[in-house]
Amino acid sequence: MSEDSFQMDDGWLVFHPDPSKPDFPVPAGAVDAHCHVFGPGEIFPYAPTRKYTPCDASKEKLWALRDHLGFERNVIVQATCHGADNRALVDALEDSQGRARGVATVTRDIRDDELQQLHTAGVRGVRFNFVKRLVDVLPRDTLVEMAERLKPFGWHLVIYVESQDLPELSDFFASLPGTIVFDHMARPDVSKAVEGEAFDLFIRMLVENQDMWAKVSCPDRLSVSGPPGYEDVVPFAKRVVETIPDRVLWGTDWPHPNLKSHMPDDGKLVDYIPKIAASEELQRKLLVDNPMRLYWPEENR
Ligand code: 0GY
Repeated sequence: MSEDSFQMDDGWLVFHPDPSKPDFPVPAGAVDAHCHVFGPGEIFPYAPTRKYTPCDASKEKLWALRDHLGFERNVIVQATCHGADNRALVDALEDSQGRARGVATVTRDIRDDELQQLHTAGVRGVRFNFVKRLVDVLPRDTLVEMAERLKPFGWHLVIYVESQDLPELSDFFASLPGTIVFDHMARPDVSKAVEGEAFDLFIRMLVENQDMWAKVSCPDRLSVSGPPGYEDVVPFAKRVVETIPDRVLWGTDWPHPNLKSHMPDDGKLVDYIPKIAASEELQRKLLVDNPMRLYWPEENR
């Protein structure tokens, strides 16, 4: 990939201009199941309520990264910087020739015909952000209401929450109908024990609730030891992959919004996959079978 118009904004890092080619060859049909498109801001303005301004990250650059890393498909996730304005997401889905599906953010005043339009564009889930630094109001009531309304569409819920908030929210999440996907393993504190009380709670939730899934993504956000290996995150992700191999997803998180510490090399992130999914079978489930079942069920794997 070559660098052209990367623009820096206030202190947040822009995505890696020239990610390495991964050593790990992802299996045929692999899906990058957590990534974003942002802007361009002049066409798809960022939300006034946003807590950070990302760099513009176009669909064209996402497709180029997909091809460079060896993936075939993307799941594009709406981030808080675009609020509930899903136009950039829909624009990318419509451009993808069926190779991308989406997770939107909606407010409770959305009409059913608007949900249907999102479905036609390729949206298959709605994201609810419980990370307090990213939202002004926790979307608890909206989540309850929307979980019912989304049932006829067959969509799932995606929840972004931090591990310290799980003890008070876990029963609430367990009471919701349908499939729930937790972003980034609900952000464990990886300085704590992988077999410790906090992570045990998350694992227990996943085991007891067969409709709960987890993304084993974003070691770069969770690591204290840092790149390139993100070694301290490996045991956490490995434990999730080995406990619920049929309900895990992986994604690059490109363009890695809202990061100030370092910008990951996406090629190196792909090389992290075999450390957390050691066998070919686990890798195929994580990268192909599971995301295909959730996002392209009509292809019937
Ligand atoms: C991510 C992580 C972050 C941001 C968002 O919606 C968002 O703004 O998800 C974060 O700041 O941890 O998955 O992109």
